[in-house]
Amino acid sequence: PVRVDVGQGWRIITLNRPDKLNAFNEAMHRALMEALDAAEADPDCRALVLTGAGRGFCAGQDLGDRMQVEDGEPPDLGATIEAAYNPLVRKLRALPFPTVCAVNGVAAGAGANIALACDIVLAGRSAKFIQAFARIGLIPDSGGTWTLPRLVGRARAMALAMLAEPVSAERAEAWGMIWKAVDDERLMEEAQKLAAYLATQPTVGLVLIRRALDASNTHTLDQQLDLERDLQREAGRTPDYAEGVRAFMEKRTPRFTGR
Ligand code: LHQ
Repeated sequence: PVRVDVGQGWRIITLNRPDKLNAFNEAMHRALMEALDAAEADPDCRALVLTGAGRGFCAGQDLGDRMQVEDGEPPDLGATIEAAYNPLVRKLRALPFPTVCAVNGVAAGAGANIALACDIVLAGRSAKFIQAFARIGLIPDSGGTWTLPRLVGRARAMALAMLAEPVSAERAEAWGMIWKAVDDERLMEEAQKLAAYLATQPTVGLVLIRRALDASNTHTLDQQLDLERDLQREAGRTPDYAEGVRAFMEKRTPRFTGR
């Protein structure tokens, strides 16, 4: 249910249940987690692209996979979230390299919020983001209630979540929900180019940037200034920092190693 392509310093992970618009069942969750673990264990992997096979990116939870209420007995959705979705979002935010999401088509429910959990989101012009949860009586999960208001503000987050209206790639870009909308036929090329570029950059520093921005969401300015001091101290001890300054002084392109 997941395909992995390995390039020079980067990987592409493709959700691969196209008949179901890459909706998540247990097997796909397991395969995705394994693919992320493998990328993390590969010291040469310095950037990741997440995308979907076929005409959709991901339709969220597979509603046919033990999701229905039978004989009045509701499934424990909290258990599914605890076992599968929360570990996935936590994993994405803790990967030791930057992540690019290439949203190739509709991203609905958890699919939308998993896309938004990546560091840089590109979307094909035909892609749509739908907080579909309210249509079936649920709430945005996979971090959506945290991510969305921070990206687009409370007014838009609330209406998107309550109305479950689709947001086009271009509107998502205009609202600051994603980085860029690109032509469909150029999406994978652009995503791959971005990953290849990121894979040549100071990986540790990039991941410290993610940590700093994530922490800023709950910090006061004072706390954030302290954190910046600590993370900058850490960044300043990396070989890539030494190389960056050396290359600047020598007026040449730096050769970062990701350490
Ligand atoms: C699907 C799905 C799908 C199964 C399309 N499941 N088959 C986590 C776990 C714990 C608690 C609960 O919550 C969650 C998080 C969640 O993600 S809940 C939200 C789940 N997702 C949704 O509610 C979205 C459901 N899908 C849709 O609304 C539409 O399919 C969208 C708007 C995504 C796309 O519409 P269309 O482009 O018109 O395509 P389609 O509806 O015709 O879908 C194509 C096929 O994919 C179709 O199968 P079929 O056999 O008829 O061709 C769909 O049944 C299937 N599919 N999403 N989530």
